[in-house]
Amino acid sequence: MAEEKKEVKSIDPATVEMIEKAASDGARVVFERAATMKPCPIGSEGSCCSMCSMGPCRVPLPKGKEETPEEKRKRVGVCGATPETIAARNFLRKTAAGAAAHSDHGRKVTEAFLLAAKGEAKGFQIKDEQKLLQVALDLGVEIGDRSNEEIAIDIGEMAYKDFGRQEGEILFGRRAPLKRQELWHKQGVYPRGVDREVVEAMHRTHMGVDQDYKSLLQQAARTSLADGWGGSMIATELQDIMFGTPSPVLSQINLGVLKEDEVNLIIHGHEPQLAEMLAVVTQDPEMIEYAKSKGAKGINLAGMCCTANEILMRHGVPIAGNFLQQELAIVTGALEAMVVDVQCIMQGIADIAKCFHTKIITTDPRAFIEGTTHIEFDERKAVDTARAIVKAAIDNFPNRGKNVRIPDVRSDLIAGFSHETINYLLGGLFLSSYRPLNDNIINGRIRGVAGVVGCNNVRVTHDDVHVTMVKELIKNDVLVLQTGCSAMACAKAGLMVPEAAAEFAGEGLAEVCQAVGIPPVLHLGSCVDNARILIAATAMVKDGGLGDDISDLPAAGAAPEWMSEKAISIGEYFVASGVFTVFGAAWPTLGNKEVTDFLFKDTEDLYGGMWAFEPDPIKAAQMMIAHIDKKRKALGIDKARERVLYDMAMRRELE
Ligand code: NFS
Repeated sequence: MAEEKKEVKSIDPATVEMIEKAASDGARVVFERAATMKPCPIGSEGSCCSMCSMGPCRVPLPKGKEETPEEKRKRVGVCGATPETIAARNFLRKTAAGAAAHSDHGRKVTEAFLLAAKGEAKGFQIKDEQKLLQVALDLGVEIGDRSNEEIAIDIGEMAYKDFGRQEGEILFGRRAPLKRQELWHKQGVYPRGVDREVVEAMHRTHMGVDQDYKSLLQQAARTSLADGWGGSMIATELQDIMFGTPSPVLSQINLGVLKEDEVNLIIHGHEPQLAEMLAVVTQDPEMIEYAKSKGAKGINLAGMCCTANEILMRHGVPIAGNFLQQELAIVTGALEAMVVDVQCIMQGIADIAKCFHTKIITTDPRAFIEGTTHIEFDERKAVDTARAIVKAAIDNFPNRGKNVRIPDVRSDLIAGFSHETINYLLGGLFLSSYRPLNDNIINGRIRGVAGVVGCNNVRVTHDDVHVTMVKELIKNDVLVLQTGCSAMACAKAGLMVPEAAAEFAGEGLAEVCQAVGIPPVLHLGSCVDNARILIAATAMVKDGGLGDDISDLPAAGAAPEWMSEKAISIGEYFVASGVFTVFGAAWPTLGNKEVTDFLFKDTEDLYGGMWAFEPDPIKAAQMMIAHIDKKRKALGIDKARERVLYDMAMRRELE
């Protein structure tokens, strides 16, 4: 566990202000709970096994002395499970849980997609024809003179079956570079359907099944790939077809987007279906009139966590905050309703809401919270459910108390950088391609590309690790692609506006950003949208000049404040796709040297990518840059950087 910096809880002034208000209001938020609940040192390093009722068995590494082979032989669980088996089993279970979460999201989207295609979900339709046809081509679905709906039904049914594919290979795996697919075959990790891989992961980690750490970690790779190139990619692609592929959009972020004189409604969680409908219903003049009848000036919809990213990317709906700010939005005293679906929703919001008038509304049949209101969302009656929810929020407006304080803190950001948009921005409408990006990497203006993603973690200073790392990367000419709560941290810090290029980026990166008119840090969406990064990386490979596999690219990944099991699955599929990936905050196998060495070193021989753990964001960024430089050298383009001097001709060429 990284050293705790409890003096500074957050670098975000809105967060700091609301933590103080929470303390004076007697609302016990996550920052305070974390101060009294210390992490278990044995569990956090992966040295505790609770897979049967003879334990839990603890097998931590003895501290401060060298262990004899005999002592090591005795340091096993009651069943004889070695510390390696225990650490690898824990790691695989985390991967499986994360893969399951993303993929169950993808499945729910697929169900909604099929309903929309069949005309059974009023309010949902096939919005993005171009992407529909692209995906149809990728999957070999007949286009001919069939209607969009007919094509969509075929795509939806193929995707739906893909989750439960018992044998063979997931559909979107074929999008990966050929060399990568060959490598997956060779390593025996080309996944079947994600349901099968997750079930097998749970089976293998059951007491007394797979007891070889390398075999367990192979299943971790396979399970995670079924997430990244399977469940998550299906979620992203079908969401885009149904709700529109994102394109650049200007919006605002932080608690200061809440409004004193309007009904404030936050949608928090992950799946975009309900959020899409709320975005429509909150604009309905009839609803706005109703809000006025209750004394409000209007209805203000804002997002939180990844649902926020979804509706930000497609509609420019403002974001109230990232993971660690969810309770603080209630603490403002100005929130009429927090509507939640699945994932990353702290149960703590139910208790905090008791100190204020906020209504917590759960909406998903898989996620109830004791002591809250449940209004179930059904895609077949999407408009009606959304209206009922908005009405409940409006009805709660007169109950708002006097204890209201909204921090006057918000930042502008530009989001909406889908793979298609990046392609278009770089190459233009008729020549869409990654060529200009590849060329600028080859000529050294851009040193490489980094994906910085993932959560907030209360054990480190909120947002600080993300922002420090990303600033270090762009200063060194690394173009940064972001998703999740990490993207929100950097947006709050002002890194997602075009002007940030001149202020924070190195000269080469700044030149390119200014010529194209993009920020040096690009927001690609929610955590399932990490699939967009896989697609972007593949597009770079296919465009040529940077090797023939993702592992050849001068690229790296990071989740510097991760906390969720989903982050482990994401990191693992990046590694198994050939990306060097650094995590901060904590590392779940640190108690075992063999397993940790395998993940940090041996994995590179198997997949061309590997894990690393480094809580210090500057050091972590330097590790990523060193990896990027290593790849540049292997490609023979390391010299180009040394020669880059910007004369007028080069500047003109950029424009
Ligand atoms: Ni990702 Fe999104 Fe945030 Fe972490 Fe949670 S909201 S899916 S898991 S905390 S980035």
